[in-house]
Amino acid sequence: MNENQTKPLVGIVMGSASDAPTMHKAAQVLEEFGIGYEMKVCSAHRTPQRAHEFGAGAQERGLKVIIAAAGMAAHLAGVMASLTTIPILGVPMDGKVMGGLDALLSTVQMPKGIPVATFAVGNHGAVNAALFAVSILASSDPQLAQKLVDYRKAQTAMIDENPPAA
Ligand code: RP5
Repeated sequence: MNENQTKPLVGIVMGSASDAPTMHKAAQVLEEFGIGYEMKVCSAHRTPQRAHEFGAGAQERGLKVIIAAAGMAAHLAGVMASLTTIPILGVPMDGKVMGGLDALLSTVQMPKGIPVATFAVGNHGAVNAALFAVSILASSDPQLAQKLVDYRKAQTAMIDENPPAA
């Protein structure tokens, strides 16, 4: 969180500092919408105590949604979901193995009872998870809902119907 931010409503956690370049894409989206966030490196395996504290205390700190990013045997989103009932948005990280398919399956294949909403691998997933977090928050914030409509309109306006010349 930087000094200009409002109270954090979204948590962004990632399994390693190596995930940060991807997860900054999610942070940029939240900044664009003026949504405060917390961002931490918090591994399910290497720093389990930190992960536990982050997830277990999330609701009390005022977070409404957590974006959890991890690669390889990606357990972080599932661990977060086990610790809180606020929505968990899982972003599988692109890896050297199978282009991130390992992390995608690890994140998406949650057994029934503890859900994780899972997004695309890598940058696309990071951006969409942040936009989904905006959607969740917008359901109880009409001004934010309008910003989301404006964002979609601006995105549409940027897409030229003519493909570039060969
Ligand atoms: C996961 O292992 C992390 O989320 C990261 O994507 C992956 C590799 O971690 P590093 O070896 O780059 O720290 O836990």
